[in-house]
Amino acid sequence: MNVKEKNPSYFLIIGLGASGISMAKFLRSKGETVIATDIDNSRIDIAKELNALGIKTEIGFHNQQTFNRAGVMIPSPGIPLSNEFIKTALNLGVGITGELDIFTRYNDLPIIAITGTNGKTTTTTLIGDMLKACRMNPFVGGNIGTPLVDHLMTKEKTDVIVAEVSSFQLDISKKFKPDVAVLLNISEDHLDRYENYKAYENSKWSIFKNQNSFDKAVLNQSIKGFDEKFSKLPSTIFTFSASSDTPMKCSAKISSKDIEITVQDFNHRIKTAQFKELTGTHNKENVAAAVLACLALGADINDVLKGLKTFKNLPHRMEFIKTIDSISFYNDSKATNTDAVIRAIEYFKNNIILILGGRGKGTDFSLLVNDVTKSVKTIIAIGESRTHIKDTFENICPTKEAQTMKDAVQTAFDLADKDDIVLLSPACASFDMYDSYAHRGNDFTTHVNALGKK
Ligand code: UMA
Repeated sequence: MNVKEKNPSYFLIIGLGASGISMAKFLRSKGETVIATDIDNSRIDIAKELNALGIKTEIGFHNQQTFNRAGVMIPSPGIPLSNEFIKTALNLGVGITGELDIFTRYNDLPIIAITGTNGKTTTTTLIGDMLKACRMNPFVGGNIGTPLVDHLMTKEKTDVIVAEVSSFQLDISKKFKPDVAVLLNISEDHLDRYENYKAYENSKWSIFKNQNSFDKAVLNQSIKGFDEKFSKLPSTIFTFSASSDTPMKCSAKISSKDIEITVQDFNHRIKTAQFKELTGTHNKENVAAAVLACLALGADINDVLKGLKTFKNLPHRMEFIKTIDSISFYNDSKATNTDAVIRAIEYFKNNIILILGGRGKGTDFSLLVNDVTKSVKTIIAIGESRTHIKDTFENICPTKEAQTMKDAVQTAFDLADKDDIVLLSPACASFDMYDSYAHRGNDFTTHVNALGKK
């Protein structure tokens, strides 16, 4: 939608988290009339800051009339479109848009956009590091934490945008058109937000929907439905795969020892032993996708690999914390869906004491049954989903409930034997107990560091 064409009376920013605050400030800086609303009373301080910029705010409540009279609503990505205020206004013909389309309207730099259920942040960060090693100056933002419109408000000289993009952001985008779009993988997640899994899959594939033959699509060939979907894309296709042959002209074939990159007539083998920080097959996929995305943008492979060599694993992703009495503790708090937990279990293979739980997202925990049966000694269930977890697993694996992270860590330590792995890999969102997955991971780490010897 062309927001100017609608000549909105005002933009209504819904939600004043990171995304809404930036959007309100940006649109106001463009001279637009902006109203911002958040149901949370604690947003009052940020509201005062926005008021000083000439933005009217409604804090601690939502007012249906304010929604109905808006020209265009801009909901924060965390707010579902099934929200009653939004639904009612949509039915009255009020427009809706999001960060991706507003950004598209003002941005004139090339964009590499990355989506997928898992690995988005690692791949986005890797691409940023690789492009820096190519002496480029990327802006790295989006779902990773720094809203894209922040870039439009800085004076920093940038030559490329590297955008982590979520399905929530894609859902309300009509115009977003990345020059290079990366789809890493799709597995069950956010089923509390989508009608069904198909709707979630479609949301992820929509990252390619505005691409044309000048654009590049970097795709995991192992994604279910790949053959049917990719043949319809107009873009130049770059594929990577750890499980099937990649007959494409531009591809990355992943084996246990190396990643073989082929781009037209050019061929290069990357020895995986050189990136010790990035463990497991899923990280090799992330590396393959990042390398292909940079090559698709025209980068030189030798420079790209310099960026890879200096990459450090990000916190909260299979992050080693410490070993006490030969028991090793790992923080994988970023594993907020079952597929991410399966990857972690498969990496450690056995002797795992698994801390699982938090706020479910329509999560089907039975997807973990095979891996738990093979590799997990005990499950410690935490958070809102702990009863659901106990019901799912108690007949196949000893399952204990813990009220707090402190209890969970202590119980895991008490039960662990020499050479066991205590793994926080929750398969759930953190918001029942914490502000974010990082807050949860930090709490786990604090309690691990507070443990004495047995
Ligand atoms: N709110 C309302 N009304 C409601 C519900 C919520 O006003 O009915 C308010 C809340 O009180 C709160 C605000 O909305 O103040 C929260 O909005 P938000 O959840 O969109 O949070 P932001 O801080 O704006 O963060 C969002 C992304 N969050 C989500 O998609 C859930 C962040 O991704 C992103 O980094 C940030 O914008 C900047 O772009 C986080 C995430 O969890 C990391 N993403 C999901 C994921 O990766 O799986 C998709």
